[in-house]
Amino acid sequence: MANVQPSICRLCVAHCGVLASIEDGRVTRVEGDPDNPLFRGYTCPKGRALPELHNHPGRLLQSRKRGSDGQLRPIASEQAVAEVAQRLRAIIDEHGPRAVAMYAGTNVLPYPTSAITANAFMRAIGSPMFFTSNTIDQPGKQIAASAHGHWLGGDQPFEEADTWLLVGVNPVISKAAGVPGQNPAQKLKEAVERGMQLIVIDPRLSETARRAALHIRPRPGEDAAILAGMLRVIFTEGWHDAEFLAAHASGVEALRAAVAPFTPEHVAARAAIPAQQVIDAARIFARARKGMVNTGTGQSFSMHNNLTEYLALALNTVCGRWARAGERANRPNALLPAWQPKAQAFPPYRGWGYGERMRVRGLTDAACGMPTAALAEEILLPGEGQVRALICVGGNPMAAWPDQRKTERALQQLDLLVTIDPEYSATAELADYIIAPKLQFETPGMSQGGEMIKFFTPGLGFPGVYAQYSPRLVEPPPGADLLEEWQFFHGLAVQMGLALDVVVYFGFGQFMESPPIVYRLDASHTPSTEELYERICSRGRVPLDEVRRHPHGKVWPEDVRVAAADPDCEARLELGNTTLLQELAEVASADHEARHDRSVFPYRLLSRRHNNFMNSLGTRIDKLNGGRASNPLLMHPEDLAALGLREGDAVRIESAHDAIPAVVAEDATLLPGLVAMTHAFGGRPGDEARFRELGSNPGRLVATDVDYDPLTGMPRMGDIPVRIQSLGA
Ligand SMILES: Nc1nc2c(c(=O)[nH]1)N[C@H]1C(S)=C(S)[C@@H](COP(=O)(O)OP(=O)(O)OC[C@H]3O[C@@H](n4cnc5c(=O)[nH]c(N)nc54)[C@H](O)[C@@H]3O)O[C@H]1N2
Ligand SMILES: Nc1nc2c(c(=O)[nH]1)N[C@H]1C(S)=C(S)[C@@H](COP(=O)(O)OP(=O)(O)OC[C@H]3O[C@@H](n4cnc5c(=O)[nH]c(N)nc54)[C@H](O)[C@@H]3O)O[C@H]1N2
Ligand code: SF4
Ligand SMILES: [Mo]
Repeated sequence: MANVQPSICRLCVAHCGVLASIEDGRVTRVEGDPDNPLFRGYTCPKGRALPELHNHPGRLLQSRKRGSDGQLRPIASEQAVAEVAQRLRAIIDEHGPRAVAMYAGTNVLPYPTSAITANAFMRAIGSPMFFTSNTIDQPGKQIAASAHGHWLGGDQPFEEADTWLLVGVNPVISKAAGVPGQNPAQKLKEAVERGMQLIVIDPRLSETARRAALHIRPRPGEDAAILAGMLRVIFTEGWHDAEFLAAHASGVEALRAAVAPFTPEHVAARAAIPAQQVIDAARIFARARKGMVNTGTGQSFSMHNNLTEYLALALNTVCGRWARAGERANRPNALLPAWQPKAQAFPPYRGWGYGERMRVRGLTDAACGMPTAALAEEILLPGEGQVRALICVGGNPMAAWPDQRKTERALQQLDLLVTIDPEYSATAELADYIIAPKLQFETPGMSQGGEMIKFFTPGLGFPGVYAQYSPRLVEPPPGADLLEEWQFFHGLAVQMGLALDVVVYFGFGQFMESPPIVYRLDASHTPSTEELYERICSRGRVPLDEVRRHPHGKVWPEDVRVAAADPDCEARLELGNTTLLQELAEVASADHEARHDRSVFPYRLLSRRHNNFMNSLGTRIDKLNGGRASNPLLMHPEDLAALGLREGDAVRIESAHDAIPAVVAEDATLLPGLVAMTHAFGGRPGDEARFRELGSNPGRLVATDVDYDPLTGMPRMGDIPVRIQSLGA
């Protein structure tokens, strides 16, 4: 008989409440938990494949070390920690701390102590070279927030909204911002049934766009122009919230002037959409009572991410779409420190061009973090300060970084590459040490991370005072020698004679809801993970002990209201940031027809997410990939026919930068001329012949140093001009 325990799937920001069946000390089944008050039985295929992820025959149960013959062999975890510490010490002694870089990817999310301990380790050795996947995702979110400021009352609830605008985001699949992540398909259906007018800007008829009252299908890369066009209509028609703007915003006239060139006709010509759609979108959005704008990776990969994010915040502000005094706070904290939302602005702050400088392309640290897309170049550039060691935690540069060939050259050139990964990922295959970690159900879990994600952008996090805690459900498999991520960094610090000052921030950029929690980890004490969670949650609104009493999760009835502004508050949201409005002027005058020219590269390649994979996670699990790790190039039936292609045929996709082979499949949700692919598949350069078995890596087609954002280093990872050539059946 299976022992069924409530727990949490921590694979994505949704953090669904699940039921895990345990037999003979192994998790054998995961399904939705009908008794979870927020998720009510909802899960997705990734969560249901957690048993396969835990029990996968390819899972590493011991760490690995590369021998002098190039072979990776098991090594005791304690020995691996000691050796890595010794090698880091030698590199730092010879080249200084900047020679050591860290990359934290998406799989730090399931482990609340992972990224913060990794970051503390970097501060302890004195290296500023801490990178995350954020700067190859939507770094414009923090850039725009720094320029605009934050609204301390928080966002508006989706449940009460009569409109919503989604730009290049597909939350039904991705659980990303906008539609609440607790069964987004259902939440969206209910909203539309009660009359919500959903507006979606997406060239593809996405799973989310199917529900739209207005679906705008532009040429990719014109999102900033469309939002500017909407703002122009709103100002011209007088649909803006003049009262809110007078009380809480500055720069209104500068914004009004900056959007003036974006007439509906101008936007229509650039984006290849009917001019009337710009007017309709503005009317639906601005004439509604409540509803916000959320954006995703579609717009950020197509360039002008900072600007598009800024205009999205501007639309919210111009229409007064922030929670007001007396209203129910939409995302009151539970495991985060109790915090009083207030109907006032937190002013803009410096968001870019400060801190550590890269030696390449003049890029610097910023509110979004260091520019990950420039790290490979930094590793390859000889000279003072060159990066010689890289530690990866929960990330997979070889699958996810743009320009895979350059990434491979960089990783191969390192003196030391360490990755903490449960499998032989494409990155692990190049590593000197692979540290084998525990997986979710072998560690305690809690919902604080799912709550914390609200700092990343409006439209994420839990609606309501919700929290859940899960104890460890199983021991690691017999004979395993595994470390939790924080244990690895603590071990390194002890070996190197360092103390770690772990800092938990409650905000992003310079905006903090409350002072950070700081705790010291050193040789004097080896805590348990449970003890660390106590510290991280020590100022929580709901005590962790109380959360533990509700193993299926609980929504506390507390009614947190938005307070009135402080009487002496003079802070304002800024709509006239000169850098970003200058970028808008450049967009207005740029030769947009050149951008959309199809004479050399007739197709544009978009990225899109698949419900069964979380970036590279799951791509090798049979239950999720149907027995073959393939990510076909999706094409419109007309385009297939024009090239004489049939589903399953092979093609060569060529960009100005590189080329990859792929299998084609039909997808009528695309517009002709647009092709799409899910990322993070494929082997390494040289594995091309095995594309039918391994899939293809679209990141190979991306150049990091041609079209990129000068503030964040974010390259053009979508709307990639490509040629497609048949390779036959
Ligand atoms: N072409 C293209 N490139 C992209 C994107 C795209 O859409 N198209 N998307 C971009 C975006 S938005 C992002 S966020 C990045 C993602 O970039 P990354 O975060 O670097 O990539 P992932 O594939 O998510 O890497 C996750 C790694 O964690 C490992 N892992 C799995 N479980 C665990 C665990 O429990 N513990 C630890 N320590 N490791 C674990 C996996 O095996 C895998 O190697 O990629 C970016 N790159
Ligand atoms: N199932 C699943 N969920 C995930 C992930 C996953 O890999 N799988 N990854 C997680 C991560 S790391 C992230 S960052 C989020 C991302 O979540 P999302 O941003 O929602 O990513 P996608 O689902 O790829 O949706 C992007 C949409 O943008 C559209 N698009 C492409 N180009 C353009 C353009 O120029 N303009 C506009 N307006 N639209 C465009 C695409 O057609 C697509 O429908 O998802 C997270 N959740
Ligand atoms: S939606 Fe996210 S948290 Fe929920 S089951 Fe799927 S992967 Fe797990
Ligand atoms: Mo991402």
